[in-house]
Formats: sequence, C-alpha cells, structure tokens
Amino acid sequence: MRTPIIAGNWKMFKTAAEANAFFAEVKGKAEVEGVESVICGPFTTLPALTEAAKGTAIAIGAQNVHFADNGAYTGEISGGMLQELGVSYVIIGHSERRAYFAETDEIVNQKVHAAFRHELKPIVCVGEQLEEREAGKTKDICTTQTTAAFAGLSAEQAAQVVIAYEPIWAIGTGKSSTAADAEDVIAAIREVVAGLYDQATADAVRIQYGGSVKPANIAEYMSQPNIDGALVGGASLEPASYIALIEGAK
Ligand code: G2H
Repeated sequence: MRTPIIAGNWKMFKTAAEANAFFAEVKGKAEVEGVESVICGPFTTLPALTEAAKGTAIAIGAQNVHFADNGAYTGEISGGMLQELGVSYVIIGHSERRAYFAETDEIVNQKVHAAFRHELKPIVCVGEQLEEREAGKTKDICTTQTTAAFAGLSAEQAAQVVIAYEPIWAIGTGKSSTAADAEDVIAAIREVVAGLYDQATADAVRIQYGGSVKPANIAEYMSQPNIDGALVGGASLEPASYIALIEGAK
C-alpha cells in the first residue's frame, strides 16, 4: 500500500539558523514508522537541513527547480545543484509559483523532467481557483494540470510522482476543503492517472491534500481512502505543530 507522506512547505520563511533550531526540536519526534516526513525549506536552508537530516528518517525537499541543467538563468537553481546537497524531493507548480511567477503547465512538465534527471522526486501541485470551483470546473482543471505535468513520463516515473491537490481558495486562508470534497477530487485525479497509464500506476501514485491543513484536521483527511498525506504551509512552521501533523498521519 501507499506510504503516507506529510510535507512541510515553509515557503519564504526561516533562515538557515532558524532551520537548524527547528530541526533540533523535531529530530527523533517527527519520525514515525509508516509515515514519510519531508521538510521543504527555502534554498538557503537546504545545506543546513540536508546536513542535519543525515541519519534521520526526515527527507529534505526544495520548493522549486529550474527546468534546465545549467545555463544563463540568473538567480535560478538547477536539479543537479539540489541533488549535490542530498535533497530528495522538490515541489513543482505550486499555485503561488503559477500565479506570481507565470509558471505554465508546460513549464511544470519541463521541471518534472528536470527533477527525474537528478533523482529528485517531484511533488506536483494542482488545484482550482474559487471561480473555477463555483463554475463546476474543478475536475477539468485538475485533469488538465495533471495530464500536462505527466506528459512524457514513463509509468515507472509516474508512479514516483507525488501529487498535491491544493484548491487555491483554501491556501493560507484558514478555509479548507471538506475531507469528503477533497477525497472526491483526489479520487478523480487518481482516475486521470489510471487513464494515462494503468490502474497499477494510479494505485501507486501518492496524492496529498493541501490547503490550511493543521493538527486539528489532519486525521480527518488521512481517514479518506485516496488521500495519502498533506502538503502543509503555515502549520509546518512550528516544531510542535509539525510533530503533531506527522503523528496525526499515522
Ligand atoms: C498551500 C499550503 C502549503 P497552507 O499552499 O502548500 O499552505 O497550509 O498555509 O494553506
């Protein structure tokens, strides 16, 4: 069966010193048998985090990667640079990157391929805006984004992708999708993967819910058959809260 995966997305919070202090508090605690624990910090925290995570069960992720392996791309970071640090996951296509940095479905797909070239497991974010939800387009949007993100991947690669379903209206707003609604959309996303590949691949892909997840509601999401974990922003920033999320995902 699928191993649940909780990923903290720190966004643009924490210095390297703060990351070190956080890690010292969660080490040995945010490590629970049967739950994968991933911390996705800003680039500047990654050397400290990957060093601190050595010998622990906590994996480290980045929040972005460039699609090229190198080149004249001022300010960008490549997959090879992340791989060298010992980073194992990378968030791709978060709605904040799609909205503020003009990331298209095509760019997301190129970044997914870049991740695989460097042995990074992609956490691909999909999700609808409020107007799209109100217009009944949630599943269409998720189908389009998922199909585009997986273009050109082998079934073996596809099975390793983590999808994060994050309804945009639920991000950082305190409003969360009900567990039943999230389950409905996530089950539909799994069917999309089955259509693109086969049932075995769809059954292997882990799909997280994201959007105002916190210790108080994690268990409710995890009780849904198709929800395999969560991508958590705000509630991943405090050590006690992060530990509670990992424990709540058991
Ligand atoms: C959605 C989520 C993390 P939050 O962006 O990816 O953030 O949990 O703060 O809604």
